[in-house]
Amino acid sequence: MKIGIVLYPTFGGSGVVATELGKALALKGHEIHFISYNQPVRLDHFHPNIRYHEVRPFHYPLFDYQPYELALTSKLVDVTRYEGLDLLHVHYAIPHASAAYFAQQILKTHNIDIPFVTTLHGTDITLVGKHPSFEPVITFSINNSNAVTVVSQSLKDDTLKHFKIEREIEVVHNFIGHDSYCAEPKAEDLARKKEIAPNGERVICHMSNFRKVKRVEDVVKVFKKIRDKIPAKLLLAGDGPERFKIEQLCEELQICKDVEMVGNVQSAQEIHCISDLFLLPSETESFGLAALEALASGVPVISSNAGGLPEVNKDGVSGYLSKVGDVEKMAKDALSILESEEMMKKFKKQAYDHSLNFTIDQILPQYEAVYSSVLEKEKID
Ligand code: GMT
Repeated sequence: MKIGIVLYPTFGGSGVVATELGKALALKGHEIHFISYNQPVRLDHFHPNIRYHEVRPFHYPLFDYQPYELALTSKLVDVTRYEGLDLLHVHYAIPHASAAYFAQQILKTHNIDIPFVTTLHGTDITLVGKHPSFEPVITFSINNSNAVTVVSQSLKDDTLKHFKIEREIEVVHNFIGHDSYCAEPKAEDLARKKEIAPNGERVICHMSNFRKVKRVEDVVKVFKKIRDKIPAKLLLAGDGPERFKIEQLCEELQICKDVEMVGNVQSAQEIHCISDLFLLPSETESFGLAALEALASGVPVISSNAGGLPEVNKDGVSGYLSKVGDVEKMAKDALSILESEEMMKKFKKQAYDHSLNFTIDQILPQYEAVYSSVLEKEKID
């Protein structure tokens, strides 16, 4: 199949999922056309089945806001016509689903029928999408997609709760790509760990886009409670609007010397390979890909029980779940793993084993089945 994948190119989970999916589809022989305003961060290797098409919004002084959605729509029309795409798969509803719908209508005037699949990822439903300034467009685009998938049962429930949905929605969980985990720490990983934790301290990590919804301040508070009991270091990977507040909190709690802000990292596994525990105390999380990637590297997860996190992090097995904001319990659970070598070993293995429920080999055929069914329907219609 020739598939156009529309995505955000940044470090966010929806972009990572879309890129890893496209890479895996390309390996299976499909021709993949990524369409975005920048080269996706995880698209770092040449593959003969992969193309990247850049959307360049037109700058004109009259526009206070660049009409990105129109530039994207035109690009979808252009790429579909000239590359002969069979279908479009758009990740994150805003504004990708409505742009795909508009492109589909334009292409009909060129006698081209192209179906599009929308994958809802999280805040396109739970935070931003349900806002009155987007809701009518999101409802329309969901109901008029040729197929809709969501990344967790929890997100499906939220979608049905917040929007007037008149169609089927299929759950296709997020997954770990072929090369997105650290199977065994290598000698250079161990050397890096020694630099971060020279006296054998436990290494705790968190990775996100530092938005409010991630509750990074809870990460710091939990870490402080851990460090009060055992020697430990905290790696904060990522960047975003909350960073300044987090730095201030570290100063207030006088833990700066044990906290490393490592910024955006290309490869999550470089962090996971040297970590003993991953913290994800989010306010809402449709799935929690960051947690799954940690599990896949054998790093147990202490998380909140928001949204789809219980579908990813199995309480008492791959780590522990707590109510949002319960930093006391999160710290207690973390210490119960970190303080004992035996527990550490047990949870590391269980974390890795649990992640095997979400391999690309299980998830890819589910997406392929969705594609085949929309193409089949298109033929019948
Ligand atoms: O919805 C967002 O916050 C953005 C999105 C992204 O692009 O990072 O994240 C969501 O999609 C990920 C991939 O499906 C999920 O793993 C994240 O849980 C989800 N984020 C939230 O629901 C907050």
